[in-house]
Amino acid sequence: MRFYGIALAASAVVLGACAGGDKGAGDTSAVAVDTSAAAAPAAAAPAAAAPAGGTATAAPITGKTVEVKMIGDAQGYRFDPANITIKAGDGIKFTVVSGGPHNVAFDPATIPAAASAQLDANIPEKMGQLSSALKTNAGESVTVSFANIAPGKYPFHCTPHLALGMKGEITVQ
Ligand SMILES: [Cu+2]
Repeated sequence: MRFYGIALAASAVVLGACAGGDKGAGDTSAVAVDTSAAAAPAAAAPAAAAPAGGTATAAPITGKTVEVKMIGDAQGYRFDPANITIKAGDGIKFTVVSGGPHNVAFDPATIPAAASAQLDANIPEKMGQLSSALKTNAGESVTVSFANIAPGKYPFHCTPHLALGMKGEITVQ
């Protein structure tokens, strides 16, 4: 155990030293990005080549980021606000306030096929097509970029609480 830990730490230092140059620049969300990057390569490479999710790559937010709360309390389960109007290029940050786990998911049947692959690529940490990973603790969040997403209406929901009415609609102008 101890030896393994030391070996890991040592290789991390070496990696850090080598990769320091390219990684240092955009470090705002480096912690989350690095975790998935470290785990992903083996699995992600074949998945990206597979036909399922299309060939889109994540398009970063270029505009403003709107904040939406994910709430579950005595008054029910909800997104607040539930109806959000943004422009293409904006992003939405969904943050757990209470009542988790919550997520942000789009029903593939309601999303235009042309937008589906890009929207799917713009969702970080997914647990399925057009479906973000679950976030349980207050303060945890999911930020979805709507860059490169065509104008239109995008209904969304929380998978665990869909039956309880936790849903909303995003209008991209
Ligand atoms: Cu929920």
